[in-house]
Amino acid sequence: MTTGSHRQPTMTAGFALLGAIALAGCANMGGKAPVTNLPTPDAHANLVDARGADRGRVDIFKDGSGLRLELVARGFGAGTYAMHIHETGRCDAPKFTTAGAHWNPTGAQHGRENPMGAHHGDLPNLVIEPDTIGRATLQLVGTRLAGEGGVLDTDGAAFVIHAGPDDMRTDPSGNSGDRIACGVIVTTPVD
Ligand SMILES: [Cu+2]
Repeated sequence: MTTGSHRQPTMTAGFALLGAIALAGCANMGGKAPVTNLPTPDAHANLVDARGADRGRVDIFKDGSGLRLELVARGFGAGTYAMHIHETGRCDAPKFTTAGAHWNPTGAQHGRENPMGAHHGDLPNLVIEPDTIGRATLQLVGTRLAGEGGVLDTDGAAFVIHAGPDDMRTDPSGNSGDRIACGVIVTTPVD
């Protein structure tokens, strides 16, 4: 059921939580460049917390349907955390308010369960089980990285994780609490 028409791209909550860890990097032995067959992401965001500590990474790949985001979140306790794409590519600790509001090019309200929603930047909650790191794969169908309607407009974008869960309906941010990790989304240089 849809109310009104909007161009919110469909987002399949392809939301994978893996107990087993497939290493997304490789050891850099002997000072040589790492050897890897893993594809290079088209963009990425290095997540940091209020103290500037490493809290993981989001790799962003263009694919046939839009964008695929691969998240690894480190140092979070078990729990449920909101995550969003925010509208400005700035992450000034400790509050990360400079990341701005959710990425929302259509002027919608927040939340996929809100009849007036949702923001383009609204994402499923990240659920972290005890004694695991947080991993998620997010498929953003119909979403572009750059250009007309793309994530990376002139002031960029940031990936933000919040202290609490997103209720998926309360405008403007789903009652999700403080911003506890943030990463500016940057295109990955091609060598
Ligand atoms: Cu947010």
